[in-house]
Amino acid sequence: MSCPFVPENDKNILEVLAAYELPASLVGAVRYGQGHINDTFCLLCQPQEGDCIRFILQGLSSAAFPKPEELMENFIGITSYLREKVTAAGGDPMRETLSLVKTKDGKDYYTDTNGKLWRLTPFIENTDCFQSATPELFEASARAFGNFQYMLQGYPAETLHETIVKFHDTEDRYAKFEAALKADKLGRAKDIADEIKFVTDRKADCSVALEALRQGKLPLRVTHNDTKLNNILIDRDTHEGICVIDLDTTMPGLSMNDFGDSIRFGANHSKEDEKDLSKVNFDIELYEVYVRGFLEGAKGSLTAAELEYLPWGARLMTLECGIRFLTDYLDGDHYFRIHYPEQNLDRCRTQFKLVKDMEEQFEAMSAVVKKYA
Ligand code: ADP
Ligand code: GN1
Ligand code: MG
Repeated sequence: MSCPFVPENDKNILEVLAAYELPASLVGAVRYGQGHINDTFCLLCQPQEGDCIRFILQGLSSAAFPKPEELMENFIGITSYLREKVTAAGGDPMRETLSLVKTKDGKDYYTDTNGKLWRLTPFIENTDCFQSATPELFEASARAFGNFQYMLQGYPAETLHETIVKFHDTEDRYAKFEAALKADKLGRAKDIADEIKFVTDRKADCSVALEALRQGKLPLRVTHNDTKLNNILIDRDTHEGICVIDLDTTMPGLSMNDFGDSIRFGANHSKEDEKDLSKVNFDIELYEVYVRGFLEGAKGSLTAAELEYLPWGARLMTLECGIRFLTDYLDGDHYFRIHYPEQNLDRCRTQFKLVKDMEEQFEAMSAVVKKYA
């Protein structure tokens, strides 16, 4: 298949496109969204009459996902389950969960000649995907993530594959950081003493959630594990979070982590890679609206201990993410997509500034949870 609208650098997707029977002529394929992991393209197909039909084509990152077939098994299981739940509740399953377009030979995905796995999903129209939000939209995203966890309560967790082993094992993230520091492949450690100290000073914190899990205080649930604001589509008419996307890390996990990762990304007014740290501040008001929305969406399903640990979830997901950015920086930036050389270091610094803010306001964060619990 040839298509003059596919950018020169991305001609490899022509092989993938040939595997699919698109409903109208393809007039373009552009890189899309702000995800750090997968290769995401928006495809535009123009029928003889009417509007363009859009699709999202995604190539899974081999660096992040070593067993993509298992990941797709999870994806199919979860989306089928959600489709039934949404239908039973009188919703629209084509808008409220992701679905797959089959290949010409009836498969759910295509593996290219380099071994990279690709999937095609209909673009969910009349939605927005935000990098930052008003309090109202942030609360809507919280309801949707809380509800996502609630809807998956009955899902047979034991059938899910662990798509990234030890994904939110903060102790293991710490160990990987130490290993990257020791190896110091690019000689970068000498210039980042403050960041290194920030992490080593918080080694004990890395055990807080895992210790509670080991002691049986916290239950394992089916969780999303990557609850960034841009992993939710907001309906343009209702302004509700209509569809939770990016299901690649949905697997057994802790509710505090889903809560915490949303706070990490959304309860501030700066970009994840903001260089001017004076602009990076944890916003407890945004935190409060998220608490309210998340608990509303979870419909009373969280235990007292889970509620108690929510503020820790925010601190730990932010610390862990900062550690991951720093580790990738030390390793030579192989995991998170970067657009300039020091981006992972900038990302790490914003996370550490947010952790510091949360540490200072920790009592107030706990009080907010008590107010809505
Ligand atoms: P990554 O793992 O790289 O973050 P995502 O699955 O989150 O990949 O997709 C990247 C972006 O593509 C999303 O933030 C969203 O903007 C957009 N997107 C993904 N799937 C859809 C869809 N079905 N409909 C509309 N937009 C989508
Ligand atoms: C990645 O895929 P994306 O961009 O939604 C990462 C998350 C990080 C996040 C930091 C599979 O999320 O764990 O928290 O970047 N996803 C994976 O922005 O590693
Ligand atoms: Mg994403």
